[in-house]
Amino acid sequence: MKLDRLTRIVVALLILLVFIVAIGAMLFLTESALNVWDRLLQGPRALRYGYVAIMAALVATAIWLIWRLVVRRKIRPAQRKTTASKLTKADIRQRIAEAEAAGVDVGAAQAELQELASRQASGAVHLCFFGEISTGKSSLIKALVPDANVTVDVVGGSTADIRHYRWRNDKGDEILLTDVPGTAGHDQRLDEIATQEARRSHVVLFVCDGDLTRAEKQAVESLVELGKPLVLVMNKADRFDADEQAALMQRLLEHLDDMGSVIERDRLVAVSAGGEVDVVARSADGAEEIVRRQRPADIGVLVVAINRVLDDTGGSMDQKRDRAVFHLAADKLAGAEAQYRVQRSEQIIRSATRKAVLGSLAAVSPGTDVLIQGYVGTTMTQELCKLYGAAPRDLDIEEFLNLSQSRVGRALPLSLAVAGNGLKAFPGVGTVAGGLVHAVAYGLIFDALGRSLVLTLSRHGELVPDIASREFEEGISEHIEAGVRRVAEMALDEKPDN
Ligand SMILES: Nc1nc2c(ncn2[C@@H]2O[C@H](COP(=O)(O)OP(=O)(O)OP(=O)(O)O)[C@@H](O)[C@H]2O)c(=O)[nH]1
Ligand SMILES: [Mg+2]
Repeated sequence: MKLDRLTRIVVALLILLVFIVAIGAMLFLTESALNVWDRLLQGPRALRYGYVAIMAALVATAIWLIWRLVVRRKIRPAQRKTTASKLTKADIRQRIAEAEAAGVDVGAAQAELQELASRQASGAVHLCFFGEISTGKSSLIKALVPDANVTVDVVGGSTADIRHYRWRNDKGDEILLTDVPGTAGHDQRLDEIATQEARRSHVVLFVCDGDLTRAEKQAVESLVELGKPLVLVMNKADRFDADEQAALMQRLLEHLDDMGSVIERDRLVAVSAGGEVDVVARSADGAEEIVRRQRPADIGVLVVAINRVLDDTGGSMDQKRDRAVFHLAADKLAGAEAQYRVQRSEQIIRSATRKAVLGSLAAVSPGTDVLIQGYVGTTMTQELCKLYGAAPRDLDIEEFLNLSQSRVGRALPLSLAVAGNGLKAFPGVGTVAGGLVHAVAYGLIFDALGRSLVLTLSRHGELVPDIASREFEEGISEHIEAGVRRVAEMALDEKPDN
């Protein structure tokens, strides 16, 4: 940088001046502070202490105000998850109570706790047979409890609900074998039903009938992550010869090792539930008939593995199960909260949009064009932030609305065009009055602002003004197009001469 001589002299003089002023101020401040201090020392003690206390309070207040102004506060709902592994009954109860007070439907979460209480009261151990469709879960249960009326079918998806079968091992423990729908079928909801039941059980018997698929491996991993004691059961071993079976078991052991040996190697067994097979039987007179036969079962190692896992986990089994159910209840609560937020945000956005439309319809003079910085925009932003657990400073809200307002200018022509077109689509509206088009256009902008804010808040969990307003700008045309019918209907409802 080249400065001419005169400028340099001026700058030098300025620097000198600043230093002289700073030194002077410093001297002055020190002198007055020492003066005051001397006088305080001579005065009564109470005055001294009182003076110091007031000074300290003033400094603390100043720091607090600066903190509030500069540091962004946020309550991140997602942060709760980090402590989830230590989730206790009291925690989940408190969360449910809070959510209920906020208007969330807590029925599903509460039902989980009730189901847990009744299982605790019965004292039975729940073993859940879990796995992809047609791996032979029902057949395994039938092999363990031959008298039970278990549905087995060649066609996958034969089990569509949850069934419990009473079984006593040699020790006489009260055990319930749970049959659940197979996963990876057509109906995603069945996967959900099965997974939830697995989470409610004490032990999961994960049934496969060959090498683990990627999805199966993921399912095993997530059950182990939830702290579920697990036995990996390779069923239909009769379909493989000794060499094939050995190779397969080796592959499965490698999978267990890949998972960091969280499942011990003796938790893997190969069995044959038997299942049923249709054979053609020829009678003496030569007539042929198809008869259903039971293949012989070979499940001795499974019974041993079950007894071992029950022995190993014995003491901590209930505690682990309870914790898994608390997590399940917490997940259900989180789902209900998310649903509540969607519904409530819709109401908030609708109400703000309606006010914008009404305001615009009622405006007598053109030029009341301050769109979103006013009361309606502020209230909508505050309410949406609160709903998503973000607690922005007032300044952030103001900054966000300012930035968004400046971006609206470019979107207004589009909004007007879309509004005009949208209104024409309504039968009987005929020639559309300018005021109505304006009202719809303004409503559309509020609608877009609200929807974009919801996306931003659910993505980031907080309101960062520049990010939020940028995301608003990026999505505005899409939101305007998507909202036109809704907002036009609203405006036609509100139109005074309607
Ligand atoms: N070869 C052979 N077939 C078996 C064995 N166990 C079961 N099967 C057959 O596998 C098919 C599926 O058996 P199911 O017991 O219905 O399987 P599932 O896992 O309960 O099936 P879904 O309830 O549909 O998920 C049936 O045709 C059984 O006969 C076995 O050990 N060996
Ligand atoms: Mg079944």
